[in-house]
Amino acid sequence: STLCESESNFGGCEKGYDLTLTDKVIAATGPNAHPRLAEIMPSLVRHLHDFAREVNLTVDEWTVAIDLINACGRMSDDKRNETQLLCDILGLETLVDEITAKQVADASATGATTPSAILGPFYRHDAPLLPNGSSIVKALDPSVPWYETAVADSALVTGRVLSSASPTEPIRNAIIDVWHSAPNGLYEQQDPDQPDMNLRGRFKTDDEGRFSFYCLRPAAYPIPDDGPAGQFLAMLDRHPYRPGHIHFVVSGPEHRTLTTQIFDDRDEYIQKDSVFAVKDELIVSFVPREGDPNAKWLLEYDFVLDSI
Ligand code: MBD
Ligand code: FE
Repeated sequence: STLCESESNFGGCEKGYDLTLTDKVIAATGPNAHPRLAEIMPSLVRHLHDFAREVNLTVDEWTVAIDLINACGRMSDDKRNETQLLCDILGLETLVDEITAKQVADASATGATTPSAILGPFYRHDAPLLPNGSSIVKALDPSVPWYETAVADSALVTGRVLSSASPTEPIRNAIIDVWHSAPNGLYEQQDPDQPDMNLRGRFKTDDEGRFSFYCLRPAAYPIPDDGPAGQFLAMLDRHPYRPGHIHFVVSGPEHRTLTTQIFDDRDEYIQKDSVFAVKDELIVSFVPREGDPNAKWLLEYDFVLDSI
């Protein structure tokens, strides 16, 4: 056995105490370790070890978990992030979003901002910059199988980007980066039948902080079940659905970039999101739009960014 040699009290270790495996792993971190790692690793190691002991984790079970994580990594590339998806179904991306949002709110000297929500695995950095009033629905012609739905759900989304420092003050030249899935439940990069960058775009606010674009009312959508994260969900006897949602990354000069989603209040999955991202303040109501051949629905929504 290894006895603790110092008076220091890492992981419950006291001088003369017989070090457990957990203590030894914690104590192995050297004095020149990365400071944040030195701070957090004792907790991570303790929780990991306690978990394994608590459930009597066997080598075979641990091997299955390693295979799952490896399979997620192998499937991930710049168009799909399966490891992130695995975290999402465990609520981890929502948890770190909550923790980060709380830190930001505590540090902010200004008023309320639009709540954040998770980025998710389908963001693409290079969506086309489009003029306000244009459509992110590409190639909407009667040959697409979901044409009828797309017409019935055609929507105009418009609003302003405002500053928390002075919510009456518009932010000009803010960028709204938007993306959502098609009525067949697939993001463009998951679906060979959709044109590149379908249902994605970036819009820049005008002098009044306004943006506008045409899109579709979002439909409930199953997170992909063709990979290890989906298989894991099935093993848990969990449904894979997310309520219809539209993703946004909103950025503006001298403001903190906001990653968020809005959720359509018509959706039956709004209270049972498979990745736990819904917040009440982000639930929206589309209203019928009259006299616009391009949109049956209207959503007016303002984003308030934290001034920094
Ligand atoms: C999605 O479309 C999504 O937005 C998130 C957060 C996770 C999985 C699929
Ligand atoms: Fe999504």
